[in-house]
Amino acid sequence: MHQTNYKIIQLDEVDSTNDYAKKLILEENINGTYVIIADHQTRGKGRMGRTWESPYGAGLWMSLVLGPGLSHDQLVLYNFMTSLTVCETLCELTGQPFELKWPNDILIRSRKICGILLETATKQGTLFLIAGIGLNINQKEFPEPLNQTATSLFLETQKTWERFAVLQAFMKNFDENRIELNTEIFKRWRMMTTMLGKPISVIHGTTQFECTAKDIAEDGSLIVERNGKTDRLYAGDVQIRLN
Ligand code: BT5
Repeated sequence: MHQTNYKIIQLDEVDSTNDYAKKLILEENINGTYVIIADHQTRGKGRMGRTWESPYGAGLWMSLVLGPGLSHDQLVLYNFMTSLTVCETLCELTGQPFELKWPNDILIRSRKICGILLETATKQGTLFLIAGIGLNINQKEFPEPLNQTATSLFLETQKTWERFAVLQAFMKNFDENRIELNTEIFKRWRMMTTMLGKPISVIHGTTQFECTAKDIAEDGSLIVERNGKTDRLYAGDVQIRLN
């Protein structure tokens, strides 16, 4: 089996593993794949300036650093492969029907168990990808308002999970998936989502509109149909609500 040699950086507390990764790329001479993992984040980040709750020891708060020298196409493939791999790993470990929501949330029973924040960094003209993964593992409850929308592996399976065992299962699958990283990823991704063909609400800044999710395009955008016209949505711009 192909096994990438990962360098693991384990931290007790950090502001954000993604921000740590960015500094690492810019300040150190790194090569190879890094996994930065923290017990606690004081400023865990979501997309578009949102906050990611990262309580001490309760989840996998981690960033993968991939590169250097990724092409734009590889970036898109890694984006989709990362969320697909988390979703497949959770299904495999628990036998439960976890599913994907574009752009890269993992849900079960309409609740979010994992969010992924993808960022890039450029150093000396070469591109790195930072894939930040927040996976809720052993939380027994969530503060309001997250208690309405979030879940953890513990809440889904009624058992406590060893965080590093979950990490190991994920990394094994990630390693396998990166051997032949091609557009087959989109086919597998589509099979693990139930949102295609369904009505969704799209929140764009202060406006909201209704449309139907049609497909995932190979540039990573979501193809939607609105009033008989097709349109493409980009992950950096919009928030999606499943109706
Ligand atoms: C995401 O953003 O879902 C991406 C989250 C990425 C977090 C990881 S942790 C390691 C790495 N380092 C970082 O600093 N970040 C990454 P978004 O789609 O914007 O979702 C954020 C929203 O999810 C928040 O506004 C809350 O509503 C909700 N949320 C916050 N914390 C949550 C949690 N622990 N579980 C479920 N939902 C949460």
